[in-house]
Amino acid sequence: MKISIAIGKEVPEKFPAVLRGDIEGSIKKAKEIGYDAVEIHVENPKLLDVGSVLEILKREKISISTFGTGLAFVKEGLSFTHSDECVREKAIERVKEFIDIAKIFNAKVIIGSIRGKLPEGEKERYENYALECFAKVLEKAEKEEVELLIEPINRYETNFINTTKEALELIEKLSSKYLKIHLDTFHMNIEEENFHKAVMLAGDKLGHIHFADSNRKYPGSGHINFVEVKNALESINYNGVIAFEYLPLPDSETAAVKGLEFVKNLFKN
Ligand code: LER
Ligand code: MN
Repeated sequence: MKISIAIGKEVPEKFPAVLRGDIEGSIKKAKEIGYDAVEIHVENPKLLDVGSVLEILKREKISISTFGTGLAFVKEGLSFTHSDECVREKAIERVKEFIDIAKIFNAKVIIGSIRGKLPEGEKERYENYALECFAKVLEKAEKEEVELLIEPINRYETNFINTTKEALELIEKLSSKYLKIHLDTFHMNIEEENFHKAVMLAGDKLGHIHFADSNRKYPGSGHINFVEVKNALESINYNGVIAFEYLPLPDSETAAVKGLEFVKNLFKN
């Protein structure tokens, strides 16, 4: 199983990127600790120096699994459900830019909080706005052969796609093999009946998974039953990446080291 770690350039304190700051420095650090890949979180792919990132990946023999797009929502308010069409267009353009960069690095693109929220009383209209945005970015994803990942997120962050079932319904509506489900154990712990059922339901549509414990700290520091998660992943023959996306507590390095230790041990048994 390939293990990846979320790294962010300039991220808010409460954002779940484990390693922070200079991207090249975090890639080096991830390799040094023993990770196979990194998941990059930036609000705009233009903030990355493609040449220097390619060079460091080659030198360190590590890859990029995924690009997170959530910071474009958190920092710039871009979303697929914004009331202003111009902002929705900007969100589409931004995701397309992420698709371009993901193609260069043979990575996938996460659609997490950038999908936005649905205003009460007008859910259908805003869901249709989102479906139009999804269709436009999927057209590009199909052309470039880059996979997009829809991540169910817990009810305290959005009211639009909280569960695996809802993500599957969206995938069904959009009918593209370039849209896959991306689970996150932190959100699953809040929204799903249990981990096993959710993973089984996702089945071969599961394209990515985030590991974080119930307290959004490193796996092993809360009360999630990761043995159940591991068994479920093995039952569906999941061969994708496990990406660590959690808070850098008590500090980035300890969180990165302890999470990896716990998960390597989990998959040994
Ligand atoms: C993003 O992957 C995620 O899980 C969100 O909760 C970030 O706010
Ligand atoms: Mn996540």
